[in-house]
Amino acid sequence: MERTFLAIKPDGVQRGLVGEIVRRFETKGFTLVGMKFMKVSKELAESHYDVHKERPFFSSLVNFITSGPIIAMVWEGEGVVAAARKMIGATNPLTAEPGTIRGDFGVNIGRNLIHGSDAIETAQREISLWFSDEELVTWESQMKPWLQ
Ligand code: FUP
Repeated sequence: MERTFLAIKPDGVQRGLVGEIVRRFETKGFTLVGMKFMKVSKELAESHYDVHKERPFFSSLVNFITSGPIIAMVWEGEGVVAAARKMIGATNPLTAEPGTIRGDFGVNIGRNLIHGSDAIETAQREISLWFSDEELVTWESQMKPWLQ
């Protein structure tokens, strides 16, 4: 089953948007398979944003993502990578469509609340960068007794 890596950035945590953001993915019908509330090391931040290391905003991006605790998550479901990107909205919250997370809650490109993997291969890389296998749940149908 397809999986994606999502992270609620320090601004999303500090603005009290964790519940709202998690709710959107839950009620959409995706399945949570991993979640942790954590401080991000400089090494992890640099590795996560490696693709941007030559960009002028790289150091401010790393400073921002390490500036406070974040929520790292893995979500599962058919088409979850592209669907989560759609639910998150455009990189710049000012141009992100209303109805998306960034469109509804953000104004600043550097403070855009949430990260989501941009492709299936990126998701695989990011999931293994942020989570060990033991931290992820493999759901079996008999593991949801409260739904039966
Ligand atoms: P996204 O995939 O929408 O999260 O955006 P990118 O991977 O292109 O960029 C990663 C992060 O870099 C963004 F979340 C915000 C930051 N960024 C800037 O600060 N300035 C820019 O011009 C582009 C991105």
